[in-house]
Amino acid sequence: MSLTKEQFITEFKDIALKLYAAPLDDLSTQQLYQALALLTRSYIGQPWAETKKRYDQEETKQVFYFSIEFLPGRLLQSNLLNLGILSEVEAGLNELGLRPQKIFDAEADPGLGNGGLGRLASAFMDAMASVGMAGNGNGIRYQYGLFKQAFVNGYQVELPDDWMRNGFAWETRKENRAVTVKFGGWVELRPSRSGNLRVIYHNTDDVLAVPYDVAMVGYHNQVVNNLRLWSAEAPINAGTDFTLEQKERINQITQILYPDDSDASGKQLRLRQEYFFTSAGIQSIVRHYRRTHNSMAGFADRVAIHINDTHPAMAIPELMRVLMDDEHVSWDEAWRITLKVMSYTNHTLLSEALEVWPIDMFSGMVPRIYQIIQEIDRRFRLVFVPQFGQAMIDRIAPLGNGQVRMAYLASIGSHAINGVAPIHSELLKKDVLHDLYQIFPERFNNKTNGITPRRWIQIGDRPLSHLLDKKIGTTWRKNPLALRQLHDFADDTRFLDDLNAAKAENKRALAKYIDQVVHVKVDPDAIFDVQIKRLHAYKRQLLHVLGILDAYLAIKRGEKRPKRLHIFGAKAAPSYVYAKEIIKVMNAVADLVNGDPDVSKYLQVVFLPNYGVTMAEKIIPAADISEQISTAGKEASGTSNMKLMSAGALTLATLDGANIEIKDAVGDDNVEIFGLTEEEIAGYYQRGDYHARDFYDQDPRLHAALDMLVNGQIPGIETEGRDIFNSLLTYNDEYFVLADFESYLAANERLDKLYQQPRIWAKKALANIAESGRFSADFTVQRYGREIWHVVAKTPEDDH
Ligand code: DL6
Repeated sequence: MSLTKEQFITEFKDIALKLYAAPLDDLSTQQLYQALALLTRSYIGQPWAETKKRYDQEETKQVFYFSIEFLPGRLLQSNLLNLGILSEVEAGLNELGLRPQKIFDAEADPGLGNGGLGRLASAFMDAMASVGMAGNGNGIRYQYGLFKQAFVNGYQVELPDDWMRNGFAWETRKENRAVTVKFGGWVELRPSRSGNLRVIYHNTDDVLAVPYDVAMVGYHNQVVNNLRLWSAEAPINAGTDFTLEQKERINQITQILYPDDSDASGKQLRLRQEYFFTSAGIQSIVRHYRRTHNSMAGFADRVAIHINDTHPAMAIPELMRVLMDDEHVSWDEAWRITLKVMSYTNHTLLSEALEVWPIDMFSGMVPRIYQIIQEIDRRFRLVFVPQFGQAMIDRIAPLGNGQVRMAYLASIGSHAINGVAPIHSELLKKDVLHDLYQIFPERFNNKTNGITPRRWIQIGDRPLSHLLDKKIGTTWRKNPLALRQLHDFADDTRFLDDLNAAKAENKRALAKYIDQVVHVKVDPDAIFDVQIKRLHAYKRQLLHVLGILDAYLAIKRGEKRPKRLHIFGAKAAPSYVYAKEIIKVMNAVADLVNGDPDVSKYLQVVFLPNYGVTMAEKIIPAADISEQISTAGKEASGTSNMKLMSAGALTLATLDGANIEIKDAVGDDNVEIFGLTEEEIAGYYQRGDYHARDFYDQDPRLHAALDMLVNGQIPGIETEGRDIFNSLLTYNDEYFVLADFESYLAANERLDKLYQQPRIWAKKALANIAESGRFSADFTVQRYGREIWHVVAKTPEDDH
């Protein structure tokens, strides 16, 4: 859209006055934010309605991305950017004497996800709109997002995230689109005169699912898609029949996001959430389709439903239910439609994270869905036991060991199953879903994850963005592959110096932010070494900590080193005791290092509490080193690795997840690889000959660093230090931290040396930025669109 600075100023003053009956200089920052958000929404309304109308008129095939998590980040700046009016608005605010960033910072960050999976879902929403794909999101409107993390005496404490305290400016309540979701009770199947089965529900607990729609604005293309988040309410006519307690029970369904615990079994409420948003989504899709179609025959040509991990896997039996029970489609036809419509992404190789539910709990909560799964299970066994044998089919049927096995259900009921990086997709076939791969090889494929350079570079990294515009023009903003033009300037020393200067500016800004948040004064000239991700043993923050302890000891011995600032951001699941112990140790190490003037000349450590999308926007542009050091074969893909590379950070990595593709993209010289490969680790598993203690006994540096966990040198970690020490030595180091220690240190030493040559460093940074465009989620969703969803992208401009 087009908007001049002057128009904006007039409209902004006008809306603020109407809203608050006061001139701008009387308004609080929050009020200024609300007024600006409302004005921005008013620009979105029309293209949003027109996009919907166009999809309906042209009968566009639509994608529905079902995800129990979405992490959109703040939306004001990105909506303004995508509408094409960010500069005008910022100029207008400046002219009014207001500070744009201060207003943007008044927006709450909707933490409706735990980490990578939720952020990916939101990146896809932004990307689908930006490439002109009819892509809708379907999720939950959690009243409280992921907990707010604080540190008390170095321990993680979890505080409620009341993110909607000031309302959510971007949502529209659609009461007229509410549907009813039925739980519990029992089901009677009665043959009707027409020959169809009539399904009669008795004694169900009904919940009203009310949708709140959020606009997903495409980049400069007038496309606005829909993210539909469902909220649970008591049925409207429930009236006096409902006690307050019952209403409260219903409201609870969408009250809080479950923190990502590896063990979900026994969590009634989580299962209820899963069926709630899945059923609501399916019902509303079918209802919309039926408004304009007489039968369901063509449904699969107009609708693709994607199951983002297994949480929405009940979409499969739910669609079967609606097709058979409500639309009177036969089982065979319903199954044909369902298979064609559904596709599934797996996001984890940790077998303990594959979702299963006790049959008792499941069948009591959703009896009709359970019946349908029983029938899917029966037919699956009938067809495949003769071909593949009882033992194999027992292992992978949807029902087994007294459980409903969601990954198997998702795989059996989807026409496509994908992993999120080549190594992950291969390991799914080889290991986690091997038996299913034997049966359905054609379903398996890879779709490497992607990120949104609009958010991470255009919004998050202004100094770099301006530099890029000056050097290679602005095409990269629409097509990030244009970043490859940077290769032409790899030997342009002026440009390399400019790159370093942009990084230095970002580092100064982050240093200021760190001081504000944790009151540590850091040296902006240090190497900024960043590890930002969930705290999990396999991600090996612990290896990073041991590296810091080794550096601490070396400096204490009098060694001089280039100064490094280690920056961590990580939340641990509240019930994940080991991860929380690591957090305590990390904070204690930070105190030890920062508090020792001999050491802090060369080494500083900060652990920023409450890491999330907004904080990532501040950290990433300032990073020199990106730590991607998971045990090879454990990280499905990772996406912080892609974001950090796009900011020119050098990746220090194991050959895991998407690190491998990053290495292939930038070449061996522009990435620092270390550690055991997945095959080497598999070899240890097979032979059973990994002896962590041997590494401890044989490597004096490792020995000394590990001893620090238990010898009292780090105050306050008696219990945690001992537990971690034991996990590594007594319990034989499940994640091969000790085996990779030596090569990790060697890789770090190479990086230290390299940093002494700023232009060579900058040249490598340039190579990383130049090749980061391929990881844009725009390309990822186009691959999903072509190969899985079979949809074409189109924008209004294409018609002209
Ligand atoms: O695919 C998005 C993201 C990957 O980048 C990470 O490697 C992976 O750990 C994460 N997986 C999850 C698993 N959740 N469950 N179940 O968040 O997905």
